[in-house]
Amino acid sequence: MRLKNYYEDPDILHVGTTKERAYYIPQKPENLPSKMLLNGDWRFYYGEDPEEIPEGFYEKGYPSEEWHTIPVPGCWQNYGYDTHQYVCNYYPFPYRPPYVPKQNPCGAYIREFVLEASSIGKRQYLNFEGVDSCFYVWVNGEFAGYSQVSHSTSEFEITDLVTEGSNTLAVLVLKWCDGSYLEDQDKFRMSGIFRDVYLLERPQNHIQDIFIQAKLDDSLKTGVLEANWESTEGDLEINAVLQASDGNILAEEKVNAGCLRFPVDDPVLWNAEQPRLYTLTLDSGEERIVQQIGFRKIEIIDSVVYLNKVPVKMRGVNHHDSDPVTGFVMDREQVLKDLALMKQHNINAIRTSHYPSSPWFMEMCDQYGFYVLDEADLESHGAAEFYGGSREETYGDVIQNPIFYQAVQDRVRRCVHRDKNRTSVIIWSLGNESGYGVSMEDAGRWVKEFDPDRLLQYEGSIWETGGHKNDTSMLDLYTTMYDSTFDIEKYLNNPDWKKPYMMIEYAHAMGNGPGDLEDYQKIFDGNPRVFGGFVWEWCDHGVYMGTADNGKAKYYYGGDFQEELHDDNFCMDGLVYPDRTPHTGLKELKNVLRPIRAFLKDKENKEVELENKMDFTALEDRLYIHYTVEQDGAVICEKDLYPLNHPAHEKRSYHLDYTVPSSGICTLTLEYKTLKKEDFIEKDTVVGFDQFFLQKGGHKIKTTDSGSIRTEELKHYIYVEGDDFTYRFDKYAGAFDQIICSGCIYTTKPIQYNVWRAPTDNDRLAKLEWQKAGYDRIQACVKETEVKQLENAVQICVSLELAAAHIQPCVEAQVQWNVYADGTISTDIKAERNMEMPFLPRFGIRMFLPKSFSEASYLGYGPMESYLDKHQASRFGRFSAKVKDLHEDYIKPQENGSHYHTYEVSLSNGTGDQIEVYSEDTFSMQVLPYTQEELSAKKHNFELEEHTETVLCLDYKMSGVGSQSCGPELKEEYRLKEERMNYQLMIRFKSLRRK
Ligand code: IPT
Repeated sequence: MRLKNYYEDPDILHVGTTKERAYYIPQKPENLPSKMLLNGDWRFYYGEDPEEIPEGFYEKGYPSEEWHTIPVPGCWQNYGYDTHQYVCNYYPFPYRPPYVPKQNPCGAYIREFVLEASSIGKRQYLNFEGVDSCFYVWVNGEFAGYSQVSHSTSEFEITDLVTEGSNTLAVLVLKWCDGSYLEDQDKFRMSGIFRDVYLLERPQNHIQDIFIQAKLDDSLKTGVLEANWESTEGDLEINAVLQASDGNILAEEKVNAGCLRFPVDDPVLWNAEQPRLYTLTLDSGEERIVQQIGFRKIEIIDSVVYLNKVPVKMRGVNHHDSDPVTGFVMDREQVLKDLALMKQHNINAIRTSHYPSSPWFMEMCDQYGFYVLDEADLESHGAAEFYGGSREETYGDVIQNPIFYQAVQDRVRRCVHRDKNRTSVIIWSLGNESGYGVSMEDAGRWVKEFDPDRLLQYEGSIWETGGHKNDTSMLDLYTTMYDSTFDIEKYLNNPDWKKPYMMIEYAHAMGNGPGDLEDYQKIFDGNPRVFGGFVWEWCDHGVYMGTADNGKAKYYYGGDFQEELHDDNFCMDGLVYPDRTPHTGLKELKNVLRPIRAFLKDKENKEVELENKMDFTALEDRLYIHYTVEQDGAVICEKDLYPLNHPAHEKRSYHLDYTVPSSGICTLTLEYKTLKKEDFIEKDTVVGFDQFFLQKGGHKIKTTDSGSIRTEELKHYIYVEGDDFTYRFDKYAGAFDQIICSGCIYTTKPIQYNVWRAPTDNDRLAKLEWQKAGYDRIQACVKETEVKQLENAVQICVSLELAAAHIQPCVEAQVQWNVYADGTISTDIKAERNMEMPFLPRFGIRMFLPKSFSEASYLGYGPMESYLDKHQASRFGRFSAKVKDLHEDYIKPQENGSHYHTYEVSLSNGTGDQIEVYSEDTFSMQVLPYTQEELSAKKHNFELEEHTETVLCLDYKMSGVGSQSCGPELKEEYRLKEERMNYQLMIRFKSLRRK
């Protein structure tokens, strides 16, 4: 069909839409609905470009019966049309603003709706809450309008176009428009009507836009609720009622003037911990608008952000609207699930990256208590990516292009107007990664003038391009993304930089990570000027493609749809899997954000200091402490403690009551549990914990020294035999390759020296160096082997080097293997690292045990995987698990399931055989059904094949994981880079069959 080309005309953003307004759903008297939801199955015709759409498809009576149907809301790529593409910051089409490809996939939608006779004479407003990317609308064959800005509401008054009885609504949606240059967000690029569509039936004269502000004086004791509105046809008498949360009427007044002021004495304040809301009802007799509003005051005093005079911090996450089945579509149930999970993990803030979520999303945040950074639907990141492009050079090319000036204003204003009555919104954002220029500055000035009571931020303002001198005076915060803790300190130490500092993105949660949450939190908490941050990001974006033969869900990411241009698995960077199962990273975040922090002040006197990290809640109103003392992982004492009189932010000391036994590793664990049921959290739920070592001290291992041991050394092998065992030592491998004890074959492969791990997403740069150094294909090069007879054991001493073909050694080692008469093997590994080579992913040994060894038990940090820099969610204790459950199933397989700070691990086969490994000092342990090679090789978790044996890694150390997939380099202290490494292990074989 032929169309008026609005979609490549940046001067035409909307045709026939009403003036942008605040979101509300009006009610009729007697609570009759004024809203007719038009969601459901619509008839659908897909075209590769608008020419393919039948001419006149929008006419009433057009024969569309044969068309397929598609759900609205929905993204057509999820229903077999067009194809999925995941790109982060590239424009998916040639860069020729404002033009888009001629081949512009599009969808024609048709549905009917019926109006009763009673509706005629009323005003009818057609609302679309989200359509990607632009759309044309016809009602009964007449053109009703056009709109763009995917994540904003477009409202059309169609009063004159409708009739009693059946009406035809037709919509043509185009995949690309000039607005796509401003919607280059990191996401799967999906299209269609993806949010609610509805008709509002309203009286002739009604409130159009309304701005409600709950203001507080400086003492916070006097509040004033102010509302200002416009009505469609002048004077409109409104009965206004203000109610407290218990329903009590606080004020009531008839007003004509379009504004009201209700003073409220000593208002109950809103905050994310106690989201108390008042209800304002504006009733014209024919229509009622009900809005829930909270009193809160946000301000900056001496570079510190205060909410209600309390310094608060954003403990936030970035939230995209994303679901593996429904794509951009998120209904209330899906959102509620996300919000519930966030509350359960101590998250108090959300950045709606990089566009406003559904308008009712913010209402839910008001209700359940989240601080929201509401971001305009604006990103032109691709401008830094075209030929000759860079952030330094061309970042601002789109934003500074005068043809987009109006569009930038429109996008920012639409966001602010729609959500201006939402208490939860405390920060506006001009957008994400678009460079900076006059258009942004003007948009920012408008926001501050229109709504001075909220904060304004825009990270992209730190980039100066195109000869433009940036004016950032209207921005309240200095915001960055992915700064290292060192960068933050640099900012804080510069006396010229006065704005509060906030990280709109940090701790990139891709794959196994983030490993730096605790370090960031320390610097956030330690500096009042730091207003916290938002972890990137909430969920992995994948597309659900059914179930694989092994029963696993298949989630596709970039490249899986054969897209030529894509960003691989960079979309798999969430704290939750696509189905919302938490990653270990989310559990890590939960404990980093725990509402109490404890310090063992005086070990002798059993005195702990508790710091209430909540901003508004006294401890005694929410939590009690359950504490346990464990000896070698066994509970020897447990008690409850109920703090009293412990206000928010305060530190107070408490005496605990326990005795410490004279031996063993003893820990004290304090768990913070809820006193009562909360919205999303049951009573007695552990919301965080702290743990302290009361007594260290590893294992002294005894071996029997009686019994005979025979040895025989041949060219390739050394045989070591006792009464109940036969071991073979491979002189080429420098380790045992056959272990048979009490009739059980423990291994038939050489124990390997190991420096490799399946690269994590965060290793994406480090791994390039590691591969150059040959760490992924290391060989043990034995220099010398010597057998010695000790008093009670046989000792095999090996000196060896580890090196890959054609590469110099990265490690030189002296290893002693002792075999005792009871079959116990001990090893003492002394190694020196080649300091010219990169830090090591790990250093240790690897054993292959029969698959039947599938039950594990360990004394170390668990039950979650734990690393040098990622062990806040795990605690020291004794844990048992099936080997298959020790694997963390990242969508893109990678190193996982290691356990930091382990003293003991044992594996048993269910028929009475057991291998136990101990050390006097700690080591890192990993036991998995997969090899590191398999985890390195496969692109998706559902492709993983279990190894024929159980793989046991016993590492001197494993490097930390960090967050370098998009963040700073792994900190020095988390790298395995020491020159000398030394550790000992005792390996014991036990059989129930053996007496
Ligand atoms: C930054 C983006 O703002 C965000 O949308 C996302 O792409 C994230 O990082 C990475 O997952 S952009 C970054 C490439 C600097």
